[in-house]
Amino acid sequence: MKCVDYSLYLVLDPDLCGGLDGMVHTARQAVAGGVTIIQLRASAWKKRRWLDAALALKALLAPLGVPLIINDHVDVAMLADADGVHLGQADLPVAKARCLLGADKIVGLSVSNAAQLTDVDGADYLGVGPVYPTRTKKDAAPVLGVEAFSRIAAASSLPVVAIGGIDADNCAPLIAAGAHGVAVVSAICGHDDPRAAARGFRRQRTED
Ligand code: TZP
Repeated sequence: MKCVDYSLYLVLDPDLCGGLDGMVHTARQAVAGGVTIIQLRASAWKKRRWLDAALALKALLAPLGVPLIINDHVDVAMLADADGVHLGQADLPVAKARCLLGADKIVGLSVSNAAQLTDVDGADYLGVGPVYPTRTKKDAAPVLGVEAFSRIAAASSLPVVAIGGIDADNCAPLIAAGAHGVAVVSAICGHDDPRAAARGFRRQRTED
């Protein structure tokens, strides 16, 4: 198993951050506040902008030792020498992404129900959710809640990262339920002070 710190996983959204410059600013501040891994997710963007953003984020994050994960696009991840990809159920199969990326890169997979656990071979971690109602992903699967999340976490031998509607005030039950980390979009991207927002999560964990 790779040694990756998933504890505070920021998913960057260009709309909430204010474009590429806003994403770079948010990423820098959020890492200063304790974010441990960052994903680029810009669903509405064309591929050229993805690549520009991936290169800019890689230049920021590599010297800080913070992994950069690219949502969906294996080609962008390869061109930017990102640390890995995060795949949805309708994206390339994990094994095909692994063929292209090699053994050392991180491959994450979204799981939104227990049935999907039967097909996770080769993934390094699972993103499980939405655990709470979210306004960020319009086509999100039904909300799991903490109990169903806990059952999925217990049934998986992979690290699980909870996602969906998570903020500093509701993350503790997910950690208690077996989450290796929490992934957040709006709780940090939509915040005036991303560093303070990230610190709020870290404070919760140290109070566990
Ligand atoms: N996948 C499941 S929920 C979600 C994604 C990408 C969005 C989470 O956004 P937020 O703002 O943290 O609820």
